[in-house]
Amino acid sequence: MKVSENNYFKDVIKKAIVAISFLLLACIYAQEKPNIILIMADDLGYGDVGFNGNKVIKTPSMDRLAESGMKFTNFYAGGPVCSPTRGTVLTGRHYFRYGVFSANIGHLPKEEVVLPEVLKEEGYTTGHFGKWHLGTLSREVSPKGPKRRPAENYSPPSFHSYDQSFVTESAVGTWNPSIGGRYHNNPYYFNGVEETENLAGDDSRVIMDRVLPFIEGAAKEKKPFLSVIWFHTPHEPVIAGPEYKKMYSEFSDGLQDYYGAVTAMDDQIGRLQAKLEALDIDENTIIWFCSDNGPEGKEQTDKRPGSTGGLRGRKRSLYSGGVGVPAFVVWPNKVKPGSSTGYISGTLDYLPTIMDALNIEMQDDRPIDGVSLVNMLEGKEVQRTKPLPFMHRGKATWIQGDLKYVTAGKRTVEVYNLKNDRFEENNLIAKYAEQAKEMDRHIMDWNLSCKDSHAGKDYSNANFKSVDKWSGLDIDRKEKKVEKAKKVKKAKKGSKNKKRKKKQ
Ligand SMILES: [Ca+2]
Repeated sequence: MKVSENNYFKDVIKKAIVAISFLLLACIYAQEKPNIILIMADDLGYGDVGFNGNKVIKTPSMDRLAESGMKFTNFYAGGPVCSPTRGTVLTGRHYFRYGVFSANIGHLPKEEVVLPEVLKEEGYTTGHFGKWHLGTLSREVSPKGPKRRPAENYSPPSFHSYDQSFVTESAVGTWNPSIGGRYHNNPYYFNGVEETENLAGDDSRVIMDRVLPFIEGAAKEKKPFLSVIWFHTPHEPVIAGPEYKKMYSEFSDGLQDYYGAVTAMDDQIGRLQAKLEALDIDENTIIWFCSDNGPEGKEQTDKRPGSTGGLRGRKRSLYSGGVGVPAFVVWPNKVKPGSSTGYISGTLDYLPTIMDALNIEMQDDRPIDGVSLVNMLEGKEVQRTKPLPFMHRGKATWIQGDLKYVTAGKRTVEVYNLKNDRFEENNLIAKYAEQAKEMDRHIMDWNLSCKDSHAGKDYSNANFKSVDKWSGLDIDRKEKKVEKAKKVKKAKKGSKNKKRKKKQ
């Protein structure tokens, strides 16, 4: 071999060694990124779990997880109904910014930067399992009928950087989910294809049967994963299987179903944790748990037995029983096991917290409504740097420090001190009249910022068309009501004329 050839080969080997070292380092680094699991129940009340003091409903797996991490006693869903909260989980932004104003309307626009998108860029594999509720899953049909405008609101998980998904558009029964009216035009889609196998029995198990292979696959490939699990339980129709009803045989049928379905979901959360331990990845996996809004029903009854734990209001209310939900996080080597916090936080904070913990910068300066909880989770004494905003159907509430401001339209009419008055019984508006006026301005400014976002100002897509009609605090609701009444009258007149013509 000539000297020059010899040098050449030495050089190639050197380069190869450097390349392999880099690859190995990249692999090790990739493995160190924590797996992230976001679990959410549907319409589960603050008081429906053992870790918040429920003495009847058995939730041993959740209780154990809460005990191994941090429990939140002041954690808020982004909104008082399903779809809005789900939007806040994925974006860190209030749902008025992108027009998912309530449940089963609008869709998550592609232009929103979502958690799976951010994490995918960091090498994560991403999966979504259970309820979707952020758009239709078929361009042709929707369980909510043609009024849902399925073509216009088509926005499946695959539009939002999910590698895998096993989802229904909206609620299905919690037992035998593929049977009954709720399943009509509302099938499970597995990666976009209608699923026909393994849909019998408990719905939480049906969902977990798809989650576990996804996690196993990621672990095998040594890839960090994001697994979002949105159970249908205990949203109506809430039905428990015989073995779970039997556990509560001393109670009425309605209670057996509700309690049994929650325990069935808890069992699946236990099954998930056991899998993480078996794969030896539990020490590198973050688990967040919460509910998407308060319990169903105007009051607690045997048919609608969800408990707010005494908090005022239920689902659809901006009082704490409507948006205050059970929550915990398990974060090994970050959060002190067995800890509990009364810090005001919520689903809006998921994205900023996870991005902060992973040192990821937001790709532009669009407004984010949530804040990073990292310092608080690490046990540091910190004040929340932004108020926690709520806006729903012509009302807003605003939590700043210990005070909660409640508006009727544009004006604050109630103020509560959440620290001294957890159940929102003493309206302090007279005491805080001046602050309330100032707060009205802040809330309106924020409302107008949401309006700008809704018009597409945060997006680079110049052709963006807003999702649905703006519905914020600045619109005149009386005028809107009159307009609607006129439309209804006109439509009725039209249908009468049509009938008349038919008769002729
Ligand atoms: Ca819900």
